[in-house]
Amino acid sequence: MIKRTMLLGTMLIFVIVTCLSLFATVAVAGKITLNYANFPPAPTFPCVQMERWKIELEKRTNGQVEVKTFPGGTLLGAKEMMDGVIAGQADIGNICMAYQPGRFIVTNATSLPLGIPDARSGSVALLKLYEKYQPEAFKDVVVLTMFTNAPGNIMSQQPVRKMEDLKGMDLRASGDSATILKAWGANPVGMPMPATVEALQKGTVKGLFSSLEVMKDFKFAENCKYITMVDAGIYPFAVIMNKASWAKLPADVQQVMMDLKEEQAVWTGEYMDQQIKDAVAWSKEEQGVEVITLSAGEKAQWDEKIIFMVDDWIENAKAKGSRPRRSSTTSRRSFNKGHALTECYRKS
Ligand code: 3IO
Repeated sequence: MIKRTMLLGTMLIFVIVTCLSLFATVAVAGKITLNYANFPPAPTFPCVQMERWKIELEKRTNGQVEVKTFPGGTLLGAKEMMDGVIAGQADIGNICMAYQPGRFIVTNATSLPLGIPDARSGSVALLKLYEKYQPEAFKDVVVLTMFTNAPGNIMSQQPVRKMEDLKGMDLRASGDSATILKAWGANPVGMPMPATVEALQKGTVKGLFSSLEVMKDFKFAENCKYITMVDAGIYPFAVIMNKASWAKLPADVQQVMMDLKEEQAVWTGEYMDQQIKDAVAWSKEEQGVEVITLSAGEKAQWDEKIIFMVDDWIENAKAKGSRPRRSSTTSRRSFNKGHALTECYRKS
């Protein structure tokens, strides 16, 4: 009797194990794995949004797709991201457009001094700008989402209370934010954000110009005890996918990704805006950081110094013959007048 029960038990276990392994084989065979490369460290906002996207995608495709994330430049670094994804070294990658000046002219327009108030508005405006003009710069990839950080402020070791205080100060910035710093008299030093940690420690730079969540996410508040509020300079980002990897995806997975595009832009913008509030509070309360606000008169002078950038951008875009890939006469006309930017931003 005991023998029979044991035999039955063993058989039952065998049947269960066989079923399970068969099921697993089927599940694995149907599974799509995608590699997603990112350049900054895992706790920073570009990587937090990556993890959020991964979770949402895996959930909405019922586990059909698995996304393997590579933060901290472990698969591709900041400057090799675009070409690396085009070449298929990663299926998906996150680029910061400012790191390759001249490559993303149309979408880099969001980094001009246009008065974009926060990351949510910036992210929506950037995505709309991209969708409307379908710039050539992205013709070799599929865009999965875009977002921006919030307007930049000065984080420094010495207080900056008026423009003269900036004179010759070595501050880290890239792209249009470097142009802005220069116009104010500082000495911009170009490098991707992750390199700033060492540059600050070594003293190569005396501060930086970017969105304030980095005070906490990179612990810059331990090194920079002053913030000057200038609210200028935004960095546009794009999440891009290799075209061949995209073409291999089933249509329903592609659809899930497209449905996530704008939602992800908004989510990231809102996340960033909240992180900034937290980081400023933490910097003041826990790190003794002083937040300097410019008087209205002083701020007007700072703004005045950088408005030339918008005209320069329009001239440059015309000279380079930037044209929307999908164009109508009206959109081209408004594009050439430079109205398109403020138009996109106002509607957001
Ligand atoms: C940024 C880049 C990587 C991680 C966190 C970040 N917060 C703001 C930026 C913008 C940027 O790329 C830059 O260079 O200031």
